[in-house]
Amino acid sequence: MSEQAMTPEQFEQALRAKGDYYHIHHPYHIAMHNGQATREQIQGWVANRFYYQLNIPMKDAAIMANCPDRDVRREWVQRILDHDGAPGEEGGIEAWLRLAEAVGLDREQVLSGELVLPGVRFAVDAYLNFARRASWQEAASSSLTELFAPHIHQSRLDAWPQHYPWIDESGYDYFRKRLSEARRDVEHGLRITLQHYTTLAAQQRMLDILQFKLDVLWSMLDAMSMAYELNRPPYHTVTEQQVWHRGLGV
Ligand code: AHQ
Repeated sequence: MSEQAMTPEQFEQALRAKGDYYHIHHPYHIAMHNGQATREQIQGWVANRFYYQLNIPMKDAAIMANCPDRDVRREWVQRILDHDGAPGEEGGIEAWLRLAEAVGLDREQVLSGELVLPGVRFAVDAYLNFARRASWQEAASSSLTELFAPHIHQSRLDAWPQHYPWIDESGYDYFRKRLSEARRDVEHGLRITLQHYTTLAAQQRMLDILQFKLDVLWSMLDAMSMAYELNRPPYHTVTEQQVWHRGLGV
């Protein structure tokens, strides 16, 4: 097999082909899209995905801490502001808490972390810890699952209001917000990625990194399937009570 590096067009095509493994194809997501999810399954998804959202700004700050390039940092910093909120702006984390209230969750309960499943926590922590120790370029590239994110956000905006009339419409602001933010993030992430990986081995390494991130997203929904579809929440053979470790950090 030729050791010739892929052209940027071939490399981008290989990245986009990874979309086959995106969590839009996970049975849990398909059930939510098709209106087959119960109120508890939607609430469980929102409460667990909050842990992912909460960790994104720390992941992006870890990338910036490792990045010596001022021009990259001054563009990447927008991601932190998108989630934490620029001064005077709500930000994505607050918008996600509004989504939580819109699906009938208690804000303080979501903030307590008591609904976060171990499998979700471990997957998200793996992503954050990867970003802390990887090179800033590899960590930046791992955000490229967002190549497929505008489609998934739009699919929720298209399907959920008709399937789940009990969800307050204000909760959808987060998904609307991400449509343009994700596209802007992808433009920057792709520019870094297509420029940085210039050998076939490096390009294959990056495809493996993207697969790791796809595994993070897929595994989160696997944990939710166990708890909210198969009724096998953590420690279900030991107790009927919820068991979790306090707080949203380790
Ligand atoms: O809401 C999402 C978000 O803010 C981000 C940041 C980005 C990253 O840096 O890894 N990934 C991401 C994603 C968000 N939403 C997910 C969804 O299904 O709603 C998709 C996810 C992604 O595709 O990585």
